Amino acid sequence: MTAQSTQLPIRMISRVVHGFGRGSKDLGIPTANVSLDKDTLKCSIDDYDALPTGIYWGFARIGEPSVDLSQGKGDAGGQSVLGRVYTTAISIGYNPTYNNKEKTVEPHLIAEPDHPQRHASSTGETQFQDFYGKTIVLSVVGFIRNELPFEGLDKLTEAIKKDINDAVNLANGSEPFIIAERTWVKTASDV
Ligand code: ADP
Ligand code: RBF
Ligand code: MG
Repeated sequence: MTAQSTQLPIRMISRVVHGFGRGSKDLGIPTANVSLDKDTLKCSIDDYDALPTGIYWGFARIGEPSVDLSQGKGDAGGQSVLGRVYTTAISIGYNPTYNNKEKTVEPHLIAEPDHPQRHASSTGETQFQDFYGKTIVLSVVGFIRNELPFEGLDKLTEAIKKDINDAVNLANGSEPFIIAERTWVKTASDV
């Protein structure tokens, strides 16, 4: 099932877990896999099976805002990933190029254009330090496209790079619902 726009935004609070380690290694595009464990995940859609597959854009924050604000100020240049709101390109589904058996929710966090990590990955996308085990606050705001099987990793990487570009352009809008989701991600402690 693909999300109808009436189902959006989908709000989640969970933890970052390990996937297959392919995002960075195969594609040069790391994705923070969201724990879908019932005891860990808080989600505005109750039924896990009802989470709609597809490629989306939205906003994400890693870590608690109170802790992270102080860390953000204290580190070198204030560039820590923690506590800040990032635009994100999100995959929800079965990665049909790989034929996964389990559904995953995987946001790629996109740093601001002038951030030193913005082009640090092997394919020129955002690469932060690892943040496994941290809290993730995620709002899935808009639909980009259906997930597709690609012939070869170059084609998949090329498509995801276009999604990242689309996500940045769409998230730059100033419509009230966009501002509302950005604000929710910044401050939320519950869905
Ligand atoms: P996995 O299969 O374990 O999810 P990935 O290769 O997809 O491995 O890498 C994801 C991990 O990389 C995240 O859990 C996070 O700790 C880290 N990471 C670094 N930069 C980013 C980013 N821009 N977006 C998402 N995760 C990132
Ligand atoms: N995987 C696919 O098999 N087909 C896709 O169309 C697809 N689109 C993606 C779009 C974005 C924005 C992201 C972040 C990931 C996408 N993926 C897709 C998932 C990708 O295969 C997965 O992140 C890696 O295999 C690492 O788990
Ligand atoms: Mg991943």
